[in-house]
Amino acid sequence: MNQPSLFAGGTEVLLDDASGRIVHALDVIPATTATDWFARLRDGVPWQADRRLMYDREVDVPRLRAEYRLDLRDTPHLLLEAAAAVRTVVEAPYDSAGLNYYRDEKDSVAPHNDKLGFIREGEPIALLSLGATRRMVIRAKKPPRRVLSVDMVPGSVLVMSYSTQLHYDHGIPKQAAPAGPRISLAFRVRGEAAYRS
Ligand SMILES: O=C(O)CCC(=O)C(=O)O
Repeated sequence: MNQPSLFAGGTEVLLDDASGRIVHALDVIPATTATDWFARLRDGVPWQADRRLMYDREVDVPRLRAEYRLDLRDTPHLLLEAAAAVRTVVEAPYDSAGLNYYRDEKDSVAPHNDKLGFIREGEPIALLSLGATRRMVIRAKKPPRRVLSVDMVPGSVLVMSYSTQLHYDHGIPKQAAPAGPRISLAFRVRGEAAYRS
């Protein structure tokens, strides 16, 4: 694994080259806030258990999900506060928050890139982590398939530039070691692509 690690003010630059930029900022919100937001989201969000087709079978998506727009009158205030915190790391007109709830070590998200048709071109994706730490694996799509791994600690924000979605997949694998619950908030700029079906 070849992982550059440039720390500056609690921000680690994991990647910064022609393929894009990925930064991991620690302690973006205080630990007490991370704990409080985790509990409020866990208990307050109408979590959805989705199913998806895998080959010819329907299977459970191995995590719970919820999706919010940030531009509505009834957008939960906590999400607006969280978006403001994320904007201190990378400024962007985030207008959507996708929430993921990993109940334990068996929950995961398979390697994927964000669907670029649903993100405004050039805008980043920012992931705020709450709850238990889980490891994200970011793998280049093309040989030599460089691999980056990031411990997504609570209160941290991982920002991936738009172009990284063309060159890398990211995922949170299941793990053997027990893990407590984790919630991630994925902030995106959908713009005119918002909720196009
Ligand atoms: O939980 C995470 O940090 C990753 C979530 C993710 O990859 C996604 O929402 O597309």
